[in-house]
Amino acid sequence: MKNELKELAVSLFDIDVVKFGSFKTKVGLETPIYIDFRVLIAHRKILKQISRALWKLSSDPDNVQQICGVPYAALSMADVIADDTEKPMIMRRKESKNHGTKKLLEGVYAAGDKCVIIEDVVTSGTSILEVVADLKNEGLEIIEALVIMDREQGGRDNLEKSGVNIKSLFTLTEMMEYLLSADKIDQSTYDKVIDYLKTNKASVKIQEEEKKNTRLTTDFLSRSKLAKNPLAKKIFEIMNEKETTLCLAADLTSADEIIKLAEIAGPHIAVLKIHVNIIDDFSQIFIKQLKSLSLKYKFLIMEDSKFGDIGNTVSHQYSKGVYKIAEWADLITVHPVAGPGIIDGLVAGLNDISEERGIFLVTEMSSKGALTTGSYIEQSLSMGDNSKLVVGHVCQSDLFKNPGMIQLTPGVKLSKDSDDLGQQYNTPESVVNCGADLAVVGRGITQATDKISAIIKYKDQLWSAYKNRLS
Ligand code: 5BU
Repeated sequence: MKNELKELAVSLFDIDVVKFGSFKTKVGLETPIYIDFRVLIAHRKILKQISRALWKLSSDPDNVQQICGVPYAALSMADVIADDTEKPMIMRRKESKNHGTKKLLEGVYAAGDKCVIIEDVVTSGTSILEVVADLKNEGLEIIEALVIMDREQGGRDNLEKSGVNIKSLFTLTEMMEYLLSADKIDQSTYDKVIDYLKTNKASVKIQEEEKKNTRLTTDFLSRSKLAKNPLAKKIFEIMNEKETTLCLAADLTSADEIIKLAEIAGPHIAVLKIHVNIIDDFSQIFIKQLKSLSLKYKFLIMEDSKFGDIGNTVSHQYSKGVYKIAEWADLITVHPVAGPGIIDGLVAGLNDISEERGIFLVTEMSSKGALTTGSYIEQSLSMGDNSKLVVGHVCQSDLFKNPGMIQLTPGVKLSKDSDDLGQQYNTPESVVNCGADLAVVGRGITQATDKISAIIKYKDQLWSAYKNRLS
């Protein structure tokens, strides 16, 4: 194999796949080596040799059911492999089509199919991880990623940390050694590239450290001291003391049923969330009962109204009307869609309230096709940074770092699932790993036949995932 690889390295050099000089990378950094496997489409013999050598790395070729090529350069290699092995090929688009089926994956496949990813170069590993996420979303099982060149810039580690096995034909250092020993490059070119690799590795390490979100590895008690909003502080204290991150979505339409559920769930939850306008028999008596349970069992009450109007209107919606939400809801949810004026309106709605209050901004929704993307998310995060009333964000991933703020994540069930109306579920462990501090569970509990067992199961799984996340 070594001789074959050396010959291949020389062929790649001869057809200008590997070039030396001074080049600028996509992000504007200087690099002494440039690798472009796209030229291989013009060199069929070498394309076949490379593809076949790559396939020899496969650890379980007979059990592979799908060959997935990553556009563009690796598509032709995946094609050769699929042709040779007569296995079907799938392709993950760079962008989803904005017409027709909006599919990201092209090909014929079924959930459970075992798949190998073919890629030309791995640098940080993010492109492969994106492909892995999309394949997994469709239920495919990833055996491994086969890669021609590992640039030794953190990609292998990142993939392995995410549970993706990777095999490469060459590392950049190996390629340099082959070319040096074949007299294709001189010692000074070799040294330049090796030096470049060393400094690059160091800067990748620094960038990785900077990217780490320490919010996820700091415990609730320490974070309670960093919270600007007194209610955020209280949520941290409750979670720490009761050892629970469970926010129960008591989405029931009878006041009595909610009270019954709160009575059994009370000792195990940090927050009880309701939608007041779905209750058939709402009354101030119900609020009194709920308040007394919240004091008895030490949980907070959240009204999930998702306020979303101009400041003047929300100030009335918050404090007036039948519900007088500001008088009893410790926490509410708010769509930032109207801009910062909505928060000013809510603050105005609290004029006659002396107790502490907090709001969660709905920065990202759990439902399929939600419009909460891109700059909407960015602007919502910045609205949160600028208001003391905001205790945190409702979102699906660790979008922010401020350890004094709380991530509330809905869409949680014991198995990854969805309902018929767009709701998408993830497991307790996966939402916690995606940054959830408080996790919202509704039907996973309200529709369970044995509710108390379900409550304890969610509470325990969430808590142990939080403990694991700390370490
Ligand atoms: P479920 O039964 O676990 O699907 O209930 C989830 C609850 O969280 C329900 O009350 C929703 O209104 C709420 N929710 C959500 O599911 N997704 C979101 O993005 C937001 C709130 Br915001």
